[in-house]
This record gives sequence, C-alpha cells and structure tokens, in this order.
Amino acid sequence: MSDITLQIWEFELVSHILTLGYAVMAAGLLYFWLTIRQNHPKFRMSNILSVVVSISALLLLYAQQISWVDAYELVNGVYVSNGTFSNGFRYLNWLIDVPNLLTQILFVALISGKAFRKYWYDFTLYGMLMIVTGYIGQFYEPGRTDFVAGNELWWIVWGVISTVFYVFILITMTKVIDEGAKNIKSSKLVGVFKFIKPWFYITWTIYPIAYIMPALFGVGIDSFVVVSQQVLYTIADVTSKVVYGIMLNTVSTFLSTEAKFEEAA
Ligand code: RET
Repeated sequence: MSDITLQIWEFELVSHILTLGYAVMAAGLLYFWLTIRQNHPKFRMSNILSVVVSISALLLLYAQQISWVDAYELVNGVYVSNGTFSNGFRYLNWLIDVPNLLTQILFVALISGKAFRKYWYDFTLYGMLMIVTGYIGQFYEPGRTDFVAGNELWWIVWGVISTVFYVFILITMTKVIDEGAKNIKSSKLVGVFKFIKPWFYITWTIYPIAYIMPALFGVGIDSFVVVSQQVLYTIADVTSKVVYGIMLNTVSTFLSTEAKFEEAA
C-alpha cells in the first residue's frame, strides 16, 4: 500500500488500538491461566486453548504494531507510507487461532466421543480452508502497491470461496451450540451459553467486513480504509477471542461449581 498519507491522528489511532489489542491479549492470557483450576478437569482444555490463542495473538499484534510504526514516516506534518504494512501476518495467526477457538467450545458443550471428533474435524478443515483462500485473496486487494487492473476480480473470487467455508463454520457452530444447550439445560448459566451464538455470528462477521472495506469505500485504498481495517480487526480480535473465552470460562466454572467440584488443593 504505497502513496498513502495519514493525518497524525489517524496514524496515532491505529498505533494506540494495536497497543490496546496486545495489552488485552496479555490480560486475557493471565486471566485464562489463573482461573484454570476453578474448572473441573474436563473443562480445562478450553482454558488451555484460550491461553494458546491469547499468546499467539499477543505476539502477532505486537509485531503488527512494530511494522505499522516502521511503515510510516512523518513528513511535513503528515505520515507517509513506504508500502510495507500488510495484513498477511494476521491470516497466518488465524490459522492457529481459528481451529483452537472453534474446538474449545466442544469441551464446555460437553460433546465427547465420536461426535467430538466429527465436529473437531469439520471445524479444523473449514477453518483452514476459509483462511488459506482468504489469504490468497488479500494479495489481490485493490490499493496494494503491486495491484494491477483485473486483480479485483480475483480478490472477489477468493473472498467468495472463503465465504462458502465460513458459512459451513456457522452451520456447524449453530449445531454445536444447540446440542450444548441441551446438554447443560439444567444449569443456571445456559442463557449465557446460548448467547454465544449471536455473539459468534456478529464478532466473526467483522473479519469479512474488514476484508471488503476497499469495495465499500471507493475502489482504491485510502486512509479511511487502512485505518478502519485496523480498528475493525482489533475489535474483532478482542471480542472473538477474549470476550468469547471469558463467556466460556464463566459457564464452565459455574458448571463445575454446580457439579460440586472443589478446586484441587
Ligand atoms: C476472510 C476472507 C473473506 C471472506 C471471509 C473471511 C473470514 C474470516 C474470518 C476470520 C476469523 C478470524 C478469527 C480469528 C481469531 O483469531 C478470511 C476475511 C468469510 C471469519 C476469529
């Protein structure tokens, strides 16, 4: 993305929000780690996966922040880009986080045995394919330094293919939450568990919205697209990883208490 100039406030907003992002991941990491023993052993893998997700996002957002600062230079009161900032690293981070986020709910939903393996396989397969196809697509994003006419077609085609896998994920997640709600229906917190469904739909859909920002706001990438993409990705990261993890942890801790599980001494 070359030829982009940002106002000082735009540059700072992104810098601040990326910093907020990795600070939240650090806080989440500690929270998921320190609360693990409040859970019955059968739920602990959900915490462990939240810890893995937080640490990988912490490192990624830290790297994004450094790369953001390196990519811009203050010239005559505006920030000028040297074209080296991209979102490619994020996609590779999602390769780790997406399968983990999808798998962790299976533990809290009390899904086990053959059904667990089937859901795990579907989640991992659809998750990986959604990300890899989206990753290919972002190389054709309008506004990149190496953009050539016609690339927008490939950007759309790969985006649509990725969306097909995303729809499969949504369908599978809906089944998992409905099944989980039945399994824990006697718990007082079943309402919180059910609320994960709309929460998941909304927070995960922020990612494809960020992907199509260049199409929503003009053909080329302008400063609004660059800034809003980073803001959207950070909101999505915090809500789909940390807030989602807190919801799952709250439910599993409550289920553990309801089952009279006492923290191991
Ligand atoms: C892409 C490409 C365009 C089409 C769609 C996409 C969906 C991305 C999603 C990403 C979720 C990421 C998460 C990361 C957590 O670490 C790849 C942007 C549908 C849903 C939850």
